[in-house]
Amino acid sequence: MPLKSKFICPFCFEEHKISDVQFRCTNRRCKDVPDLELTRYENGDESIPKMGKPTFKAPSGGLSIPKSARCPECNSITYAIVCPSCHNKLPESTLLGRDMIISVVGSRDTGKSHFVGVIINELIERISVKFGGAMEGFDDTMQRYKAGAYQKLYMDMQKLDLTQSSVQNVNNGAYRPLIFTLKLKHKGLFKDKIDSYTLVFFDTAGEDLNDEDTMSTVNKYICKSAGIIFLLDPMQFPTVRNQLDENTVSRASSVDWKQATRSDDIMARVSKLIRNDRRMKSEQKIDIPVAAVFSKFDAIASLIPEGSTVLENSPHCDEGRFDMADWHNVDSEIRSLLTEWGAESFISQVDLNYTNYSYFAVSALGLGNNPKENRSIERPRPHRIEDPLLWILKENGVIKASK
Ligand SMILES: Nc1nc2c(ncn2[C@@H]2O[C@H](COP(=O)(O)OP(=O)(O)OP(=O)(O)O)[C@@H](O)[C@H]2O)c(=O)[nH]1
Ligand SMILES: [Mg+2]
Ligand SMILES: [Zn+2]
Ligand SMILES: [Zn+2]
Repeated sequence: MPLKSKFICPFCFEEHKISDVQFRCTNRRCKDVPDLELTRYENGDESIPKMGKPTFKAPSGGLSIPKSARCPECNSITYAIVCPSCHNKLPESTLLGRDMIISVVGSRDTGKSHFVGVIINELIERISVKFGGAMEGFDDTMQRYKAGAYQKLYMDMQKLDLTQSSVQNVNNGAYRPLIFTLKLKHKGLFKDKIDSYTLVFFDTAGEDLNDEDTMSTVNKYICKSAGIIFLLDPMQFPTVRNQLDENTVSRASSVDWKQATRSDDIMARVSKLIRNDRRMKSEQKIDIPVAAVFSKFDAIASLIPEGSTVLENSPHCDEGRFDMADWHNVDSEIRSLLTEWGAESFISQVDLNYTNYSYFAVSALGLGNNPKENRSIERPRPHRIEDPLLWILKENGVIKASK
């Protein structure tokens, strides 16, 4: 991997030159000082700032940065590198590997938190392994994940609550992204080499995507993402809802569909945000890969024609590469379902705004695992949850595709 000159902070999503990183003293005996950057990042009160060990710029060493630096206060050596704008500790892969921010967006109740909560466990236990790699959490990411979505879904076996707006809830999971390092082995000419990627998941509250002002401050990450996973709840289409019994629909939702924002509106807002950030004209298409994904596939599986590829298990992991024939079938099956369900306006929104997009369908909980009225579920056994992510990784050249 070539040395990078810039990086995106996985906490605050600001872009910086590598040479601008700072160090933080790690000597326990060094005196704490007010940390305004971290206070600001955590939306705290600047008049009663958070305290922390001193941060400082490393003595300049040209383009690359030294591995360690000496604290100007106590003279001890530190290896801890922090972001100059938010003072969060940066993972090594941020400095050496590729930044892969995956945005998961969609209106309220479309299944974003369940998607993220389940795909992380799958990535760690199955997907990364099948692709000859490993994924591990950075800093307190695993603790936060295990105490949050994992505890609820895999230990308590309960469905998750809707996510609260991060405007008021600084400490909720939607505010601090989940940060992982994905390591993949690539066959080199003479020996295998290992590439590392910083994989960042940000589980937005659908509520925060309703308003442009909130979006531009909270959702900077969308503009920097390597791919956007746009979730759609199929039961928000009247034609689908009318073919299912009421009980199935209500168990697969947490709010009444009438309260949900239209997916086309969210798509329009997200696209406008990216264009503003990149100073693009409104007729220019955005080149970030967009996976438009039907969630809660288990609830609508009965409506899918027998013999459809999307009913079969995902083949990519077993093949250890992205299966193009399977992808092509699923994409065209979902496109024709969307047309059948009267979602032409969504299709044209996607087409008008993006150069590279594809359609998928997933279930985070799995076939026959629609939550009970008392919110209980069986252990998640997802259906095709990896497809949209693997496609984004393929589009970014991270994994290979079958010919
Ligand atoms: N049957 C089924 N229901 C699901 C699945 N995923 C989510 N749901 C249902 O959809 C509801 C909303 O899911 P969430 O993941 O909380 O939705 P969200 O997009 O995070 O919503 P906000 O946080 O409000 O933006 C859940 O309470 C479940 O009832 C799934 O894979 N299958
Ligand atoms: Mg949520
Ligand atoms: Zn930062
Ligand atoms: Zn010190």
